Amino acid sequence: MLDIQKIRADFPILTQKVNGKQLVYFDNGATSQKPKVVIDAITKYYEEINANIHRGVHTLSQLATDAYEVSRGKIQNHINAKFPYEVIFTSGTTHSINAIANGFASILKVGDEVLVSALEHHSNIVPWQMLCEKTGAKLVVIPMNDEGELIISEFDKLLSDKTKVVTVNHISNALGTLNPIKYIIDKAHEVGAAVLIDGAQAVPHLKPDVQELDCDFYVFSGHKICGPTGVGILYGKEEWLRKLPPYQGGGEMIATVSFEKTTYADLPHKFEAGTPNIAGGIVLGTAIDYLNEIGFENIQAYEHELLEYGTKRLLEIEGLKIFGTAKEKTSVISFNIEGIHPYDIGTIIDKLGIAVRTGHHCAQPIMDFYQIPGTIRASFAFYNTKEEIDTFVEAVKKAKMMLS
Ligand code: 7TS
Repeated sequence: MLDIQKIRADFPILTQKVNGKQLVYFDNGATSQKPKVVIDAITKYYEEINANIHRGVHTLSQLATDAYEVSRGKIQNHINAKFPYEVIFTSGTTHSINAIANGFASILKVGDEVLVSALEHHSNIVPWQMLCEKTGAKLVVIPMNDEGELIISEFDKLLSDKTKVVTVNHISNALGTLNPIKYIIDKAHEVGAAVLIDGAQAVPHLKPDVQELDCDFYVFSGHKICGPTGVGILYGKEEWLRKLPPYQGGGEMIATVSFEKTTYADLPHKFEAGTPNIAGGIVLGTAIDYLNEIGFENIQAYEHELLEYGTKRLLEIEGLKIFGTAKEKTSVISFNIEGIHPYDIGTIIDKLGIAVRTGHHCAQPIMDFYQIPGTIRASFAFYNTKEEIDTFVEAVKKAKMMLS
């Protein structure tokens, strides 16, 4: 069992008052809050070892390089990648997906198909659309049902030898649906397609095992797992990372450069052009250590309790409808109240100190499916409490009264 009060004391921001009220932070789907160990590790890096990496012989550069590579190793262990060089530092999920979609421009041709799910965040739709425009390949959508689950029998039918890439999120940011990715990966491999899993919303809740999943790519952002913004991960199987061309050219990603010809550096540097977010990369390791100390099994069990409690309490409100009622889902509750715009509820409850996201959640196709402009989304983390849910439910009730 988790000692939530002890955990909450690790997060300085949680004691803040917002608009004169105690902050209730339920926008964890957008970004997580940061524990003191992470904030301190950023300061420590800049105070003690700040230097550019992989290039200097001087001591600070060596120390910074070592810390960066130690962090890569921690991430490798965390996701169970086979080799450290299969773990590429990027600026976040969006960067990671763009790097891969761009790489496939040299592989796809007219008539090929990219299968994308109806549940994706825009950052796992638009880069593939751009790729299809460039190559003449076709974007094909795996449909969803009213519960917010992918219709797997349709996925089975859409797969063919034309399918070259399948890209699906592990967990939907707008609805919280946990997708059956192991099944999707295995089926896609039967037709020889590569599979990218967008793990942005999964890594705060579970520990992915990329070898067991056997996915070709797994991507996520540091800022959703208690790390800083501006750093993320692109895991790729060695054979794919060797096959795909680099995304960006520049320093650090080369072996030799002349005006006649440039040869590329080995992995992981081939995909890490330019000076990276060094502090971010190092501190992402600190954030992962912190989460592993709490334990993902504990996190999952507790967040499930919050999900059940929050769902039950919100459904007390007349006219409230939850979008995303999948059998397998994580601690995200997306909802609307009949006759009221989500933005209006969000604005009123912000005055009461409550942070939720309102709108389309960068998943407009999901909103189109339900024919709604957006939802109010409460996304819980392991440092949230049932008391906060009570405060939130009372605030929503109050907003509803004011607006109806
Ligand atoms: N994929 C998913 C599933 C996401 O939830 C997000 C961000 C991204 C990709 C993009 O991540 P980034 O770090 O590169 O921006 N999702 C959200 C959200 O739900 N609210 O704000 C950002």
